Amino acid sequence: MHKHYDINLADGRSLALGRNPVVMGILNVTPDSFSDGGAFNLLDVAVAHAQQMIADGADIIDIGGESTRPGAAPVSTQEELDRVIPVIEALIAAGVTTPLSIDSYKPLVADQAIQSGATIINDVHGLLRAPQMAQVAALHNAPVIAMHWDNDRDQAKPILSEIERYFTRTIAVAESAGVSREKLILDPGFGFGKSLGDNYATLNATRMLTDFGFPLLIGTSRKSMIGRLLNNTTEDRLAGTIATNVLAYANGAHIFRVHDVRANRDALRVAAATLYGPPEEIR
Ligand code: 7PJ
Repeated sequence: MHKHYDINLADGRSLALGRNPVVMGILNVTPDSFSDGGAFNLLDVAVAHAQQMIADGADIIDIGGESTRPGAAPVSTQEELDRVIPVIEALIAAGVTTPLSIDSYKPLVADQAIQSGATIINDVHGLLRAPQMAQVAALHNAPVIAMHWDNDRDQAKPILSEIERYFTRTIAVAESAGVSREKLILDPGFGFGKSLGDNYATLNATRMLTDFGFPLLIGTSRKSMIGRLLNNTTEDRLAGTIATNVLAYANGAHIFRVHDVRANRDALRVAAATLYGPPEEIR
């Protein structure tokens, strides 16, 4: 059912991707992502949130300092660094061993983040925005989550063939910079330059996407593809999020990027027990 991959992280450790679903907890380090009662600063809140997600069972923490939501203001490289680097340093200083990914398309931010202890690059521009991104990945031997995001694509063409064409470019850029195919994790980029129909057609094509021969990450958590369907607000999208993740998992996806770690992990564990049987110890 699930293809197995062992991904080598930037620190030399290995991450197993296969039948056991891997949950990535989202850590947004942006001023709008917390309400400050006055007692805590952004750094303390972010570190506490990461620790909570780890306690809830997160296998990876994805740290982002720039909102890529439609309409969000762009953030300077320095501002992004000032947000994410202290968080990474604080998590490492606190003894956190859960792999950290850096959600940035800026090569300088990725480079500094890895030097501070992050071990995975998460690039929403699939290595195609900045040529230096693939070089940073090669320099640090870092795996790359390459997400599909192409606002300029031909809307008349089927979304699946567009995604595959884009990833062909991603793979070529990676290989020419010295990033081997074994370092790539693909992500179809739910909500990025896609219609509601595109998003669901993409989700329904998860099996085809895994047949591409790379581990697959799914990022639907609380997104408008759920909200527009259910007519609800972000806080009410957990059930819809779980439905997308369980379906994608059953169709071979490996990593699930979520806000609500415990609930998604529980659902994915039950799905895994259904496909592969309960864990050996309690069988
Ligand atoms: C994604 C992401 C995603 C990956 C964001 C949000 C928007 N990185 N960063 N995949 N989405 N790899 O979380 O709503 O879907 S930011």
